Amino acid sequence: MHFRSSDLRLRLTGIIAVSSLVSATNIIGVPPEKQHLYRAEDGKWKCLLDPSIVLLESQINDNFCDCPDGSDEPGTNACEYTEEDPRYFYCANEGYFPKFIENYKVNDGVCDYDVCCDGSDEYASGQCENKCKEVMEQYRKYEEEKRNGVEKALKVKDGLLAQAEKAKNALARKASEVKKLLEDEKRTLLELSALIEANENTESALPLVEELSQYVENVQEQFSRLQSSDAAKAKRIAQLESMLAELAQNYNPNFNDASVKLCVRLYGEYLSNKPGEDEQPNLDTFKEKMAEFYTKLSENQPSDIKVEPYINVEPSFRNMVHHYYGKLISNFHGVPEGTDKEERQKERETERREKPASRKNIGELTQKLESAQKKVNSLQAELSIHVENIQRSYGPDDILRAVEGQVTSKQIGEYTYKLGYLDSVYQDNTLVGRFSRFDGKSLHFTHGSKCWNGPQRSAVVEMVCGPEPQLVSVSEPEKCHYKFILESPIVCTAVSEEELVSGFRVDLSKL
Ligand code: MAN
Repeated sequence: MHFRSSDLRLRLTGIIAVSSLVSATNIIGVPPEKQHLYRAEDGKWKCLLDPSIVLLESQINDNFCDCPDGSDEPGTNACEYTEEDPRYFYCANEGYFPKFIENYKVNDGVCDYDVCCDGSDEYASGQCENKCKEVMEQYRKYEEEKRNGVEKALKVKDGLLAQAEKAKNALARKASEVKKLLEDEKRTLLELSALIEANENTESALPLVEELSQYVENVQEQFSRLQSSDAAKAKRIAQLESMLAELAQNYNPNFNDASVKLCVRLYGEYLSNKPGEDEQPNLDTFKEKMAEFYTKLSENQPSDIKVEPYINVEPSFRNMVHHYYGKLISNFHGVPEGTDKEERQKERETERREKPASRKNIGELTQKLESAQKKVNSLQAELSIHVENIQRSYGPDDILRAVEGQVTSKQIGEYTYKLGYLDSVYQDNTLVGRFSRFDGKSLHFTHGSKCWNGPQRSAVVEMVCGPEPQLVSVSEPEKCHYKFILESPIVCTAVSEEELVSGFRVDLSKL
């Protein structure tokens, strides 16, 4: 089965001498590393992808397509070139870089110096002299300019990277400061809550203390009364004793009055049986009991009632107990009755005034608590903004942080375009889109203003390496979907020779 090229641009059948195309060492159109595939054995050669088809060595490059894969015609355009099945011819381009040209351009009468600077694509006519030296000169110039440009742009990029790192570090510092403030404020909040609770407990403990106070006052009164009646009795006894002493000392024993004698005798017995001062009942036992009672009360007070020294919350439970205990004890140290009563009255009034003061403190504490809560909320909001920002994608090495907030604008055609890197794109005053993402090469903007009878505007800003940010072009591939080319150092990378060669365009006019 034979395959014939449909490309009729060149008909060389009669021109090409078969013997010149086939050589044991060099098959035209084949790169050196593939030459070995064309070595014939006993004058026979097999199609590369279909070895069942065996050809004569002379059928290679005979300008007749014998192999279905076209491998027998690397140096002609006999086998058809299609997008799905492309075929290439190798140009050695000595002194420049080897390249491949589509086979339909081989021997078509045109010197394709942009690919084959050695003119080998027109080997049949030999009409294209070798221009590789000139092309190489052009390339070297281009290479130097390009490398210098990229080097300069990379320096700018380094600056941007340093700026981005600085911005991120500053943000991280800010976030940790806010975090610390937040923790402190949360602690204050907890302390205030605990204080308020303790105050409330103290207040709830007050009725019990009041009850105790009333009881103690009652006991005090009873004791006072007892003391007074004791004193009156003692006075009367002393009177009687002095009367009897008088009688015992001055009666006339010669009168033989039996009643007087009995009275004097019994008085003598009374004196000898009279208890000494020491044996008088004293109140110390009672005081000791009260002290014990006080200690127990102090120990058993609710554990969460704590009064911080710097906050004036009075009376505390402890203070109240201490106060009443002190008052009770002082009563047993002989404070005159009148004074004591007046003082007690005064103290009671003071106590009444103190209670609303405690409530006032709770009010103040609650206000402090509310303001601490507000601070916590706002610090929390601030912290989440910083954290969200730190976690946000700013491209490789966070480089977009360096251009955040910057705008690049240019008049192109009838409109002025304004590009805010992480913000928005405007066409005059029309919103083209808001920043949505960065894919490492292009910035994407979406949800712009709606087109009349069309979609919402959007844009893709493709970045190419350049030392300065500069809008190069804008197009509208689809209605209201814009494509920008932006030169920027952001996407610059060191260029390889391969990239330089593929990016180089020969200036044919200078050859
Ligand atoms: C304006 C501009 C154009 C756009 C049309 C759509 O003229 O925004 O870019 O194509 O509106 O109506």
